[in-house]
Order: sequence, then structure tokens, then C-alpha cells
Amino acid sequence: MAKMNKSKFESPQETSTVKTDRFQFHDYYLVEELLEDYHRIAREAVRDWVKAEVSPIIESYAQRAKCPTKLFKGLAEIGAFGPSIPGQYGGGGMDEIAYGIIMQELERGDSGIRSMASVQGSLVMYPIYKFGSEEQRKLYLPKLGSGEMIGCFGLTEPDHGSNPNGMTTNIRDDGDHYILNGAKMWITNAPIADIAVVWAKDESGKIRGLIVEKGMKGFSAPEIHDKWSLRASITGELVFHDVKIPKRNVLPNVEGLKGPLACLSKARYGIAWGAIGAALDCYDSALRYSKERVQFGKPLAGFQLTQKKLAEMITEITKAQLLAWRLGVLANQNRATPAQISMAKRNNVLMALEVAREARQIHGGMGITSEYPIMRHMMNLETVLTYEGTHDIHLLITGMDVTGINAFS
Ligand code: TGC
Ligand code: FAD
Repeated sequence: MAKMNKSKFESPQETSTVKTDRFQFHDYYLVEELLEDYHRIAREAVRDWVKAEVSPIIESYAQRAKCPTKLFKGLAEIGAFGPSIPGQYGGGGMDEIAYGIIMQELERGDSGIRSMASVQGSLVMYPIYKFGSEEQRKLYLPKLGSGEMIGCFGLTEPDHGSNPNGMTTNIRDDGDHYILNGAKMWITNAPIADIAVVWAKDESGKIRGLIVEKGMKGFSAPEIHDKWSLRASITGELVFHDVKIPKRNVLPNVEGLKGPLACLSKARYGIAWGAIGAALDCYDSALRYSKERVQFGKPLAGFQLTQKKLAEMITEITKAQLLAWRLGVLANQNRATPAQISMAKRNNVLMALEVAREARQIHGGMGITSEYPIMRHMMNLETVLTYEGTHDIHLLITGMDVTGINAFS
């Protein structure tokens, strides 16, 4: 296996302690009563961790467009990598609702932090666990689960985003190994990853999953710079020039687009829960600000137009909480369909973006500063609306599900 590069973790002195996190949870319909005690314990533990480790530094990292890589270890310790993957395979051994709650608390901190966990758990550990050989599981999953090794997931290409089936990245059989050529684009964690789960077509046009290791000859992962969104998350390309991939690095138990799409179902489920966290943070900040900020002799919260905004925000958040909870119950019963997951991802992400926009208005000019989390969440959510399937692609998935007619092509 290629040697791991420890220098991807930044030194501790690069952090700065700035913010006090005054967040309070909002649960208007008492959805928490529908959960088990261990769900509430998981929520408290992750919330405490976010308050202690993420909130004090996240604005500074986002402003500097730096990824707080030191958080990978802490994320592992709180069980954020593969919460619903069995413990003996490096996961948390919890249920799907616990997984959702953890993603929500992380995204309350920052979508980029939730992204770190989504990619590592649902897009790297999950395919190795679900489609890998026992040898691959033993080799990679413990290190991924403990945060010692970082992974990334390569599906999107420069010319194939919404339509991954058109991918041109390819493998050619060359005896005891394959030769990999092509490129992947917009890959979260690519520049710091030790391994990449890459999807490529074989000579017969079937999509296969491969584990590509950092240091393999002909493989590079340049960073994509100048993003205005997900600034605390690192994004890059994956470039393959005649990379020799040993056959033991091919995921043996899946062929076709259903391999990567099954991983996406897992990650989209996490986002459906996660986006509510960003919305809650924006709502909570707007509620507090509107009570404290006085104009025309009374708090902003006393004006009907502000109350309309706040009332609509908490109504939409509550609907999203119920949608996520029901999806979680179905997922625990193995009955959540990909189309149901699409509906929840699409609804909850747009809801969060709209809540962020309204919250920004309530904060007035202060809403554009890093004094408050609003603008960071809002910019992040523009990416969340697009990745893991765009807003319109999820609409078309629902459209296809209810009509039985494919409108993609
Ligand atoms: P289609 O013919 O519909 O399906 C091909 C095969 O896949 C099966 N399938 C699924 N299986 C599991 N889960 C799902 N969600 C599935 N959806 C479909 C399907 O049954 C079929 O199986 P089989 O046995 O018949 O072969 O495929 P299509 O080519 O028509 O595409 C459909 C479409 C457009 C919905 C799909 O391509 C799509 O979802 N496109 C969006 C692409 C996307 O979401 N990319 C995300 C890239 S990864 C990312 O963004 C990570 S961000 C990470 C972070 O959090 O930082
Ligand atoms: P396109 O597919 O070109 O779509 C452009 C627009 O056209 C969209 O509005 C779309 O909805 C619309 N459109 C496309 N097809 C249709 C249609 N049939 N009907 C109607 N409208 C249509 N990918 C990975 O594989 N791994 C990652 O880790 C990853 N991380 C990411 C991180 C970031 C910060 C970003 C921005 C993206 C990431 N992605 C990743 C890629 C992401 O999944 C894609 O950006 C997304 O799937 C959309 O693809 P695209 O950008 O090529 O847009």
C-alpha cells in the first residue's frame, strides 16, 4: 500500500479561538420524543463537540479557505464516520436515525464538516464495506473509521456531472492489473486523501469501483481553488495517466451505475438530515438577534414582518424535521426508497437555503459578516443544493417515480 502522508494535518497553532456558540436547539413539534435515549445522547455528544471544536474556529478557517484537517481525528472519536456501519468494520454500529442526527449536528456547525463525515463514511467506507472483499474491508475500514486514513469518492467528471453514466474514465485489463485513464472533477478531500474510491468503465462499458492509492504512479489530485462556497472543505480533481491498479483493488461485488448510486443514496439521506442543522443555526441566530436588536424603539421581533419571517422559518424547519424522522424510520426498516431520499434531500436543502436567506435579512448588514454564521451557511448551501444530485435532478427523480416516465433524456 502506498505510504500515508502525515503532513496533510495542519499544526495546532494554525487555529484561532474566536466565537462563543450560543446555539439553542428548536424542536417545535417535540420530534425528540419520537427518538430513543441513545439518539438523544448521540445528539448531545456531537453538539458538545461541535460547540467545543468547530464553532470557535470555523469562521476563521472559512475566511482563509483552509480545511481544518485536525478535526478528522475528533470526528472519528465521536463516531461520525459510518455511524450505521457495523463496529467490527470501523463504523459506529448505530442505526440510521443516529446517523442522521450526527450529520445534523455536524452541519449545524458547518456543511463542510458534515461533508468530511459524509464522504468518509457514506462514500468511502460504505462502498468498501458493501461491495469490497473481506481483505479490502480489513485493510482499509479500521484506518478510515479511526481517521488515520482519509478517503475521497470520484464519480463526477469534467464533462459528466448529472449524467455519470456517460463517464469516460476507463480501465483496461493488462494481466495481473488494470490500466486506469481519465479524470474526475469536484472531488471533496481529493488533495488530502490517502485513497480514492473511483468509478470507471471497463472494456465492455461496465462501471466498476476501484481503490486508488495516493502515490500510485500517474495519479495526481490537484486542488480546486477560489471557491465561494464550502470554503472550509477541500476540493480537487483526480487525474489518472496510465495508472497501474492491482486487480485486488477492484471492488468485486458490484457492477454498473447502481454501485455509486447506492453510495449516493446513503450520503443523500445524511444530507436530508444535515441541512436541517444549518437551517436551525440560522433560525436560532435570527431569533436571538431579532429580540436583541432594537429599531424604531422596539425589538425587531416585535414587528409583524419579522414575525412572519420567523414563523415561516420554524414552520418549514418543523416540516423538514418530520420528513427526516419518517425517512429515518423507513431507513431503519430498510424501506426508504431512493426516490423518497431524493424528495427529502431536495426539500430540506432548499428549505435550509431559504431559511438562511431570510435569516440574513433579519440580521441586516451584520448578516453579511463572520460575526454571525448566516452568510457562511448560505454560501455552503449553494453547493449542497448542487452536489449529491442537483435540485432539479432530484425533482426529475420524483417526477419519474410518480409518472413512471423518464424525463432525463
Ligand atoms: P438509472 O438507469 O436510473 O439507474 C441505473 C441503475 O442504478 C439503480 N439506481 C439506484 N440504485 C441505488 N440507489 C439509487 N439512488 C439508485 N438510482 C438508480 C437503478 O435501479 C439501475 O439499476 P440496474 O440494476 O437496472 O442497473 O440511471 P440513469 O443513468 O438514468 O441516471 C439516473 C440519475 C440521473 C438519477 C443518476 O444518474 C443521478 O442520480 N445523477 C446525479 C449524479 C450525482 O448525484 N452525482 C453526485 C456525485 S458525488 C457527490 O456529489 C459527492 S458530494 C460529497 C460531499 O458531501 O462533500
Ligand atoms: P451539470 O450536470 O452540468 O448541471 C448543470 C445544470 O443543468 C444543473 O442545474 C442541473 O440540474 C441541470 N441539468 C442537468 N441535466 C438536466 C436534465 N436532464 N434536465 C434538466 N436540468 C438538467 N462529485 C463527486 O463525484 N465526488 C465528490 O466528492 C464531489 N464533491 C463536490 C464538492 C463540491 C464543492 C461541488 C461543487 C461538487 C462536488 N461534486 C462531487 C460534484 C457534484 O456532484 C456535481 O457538481 C453535481 O452532480 C452536478 O454536476 P455538474 O456540476 O457537472 O452540473
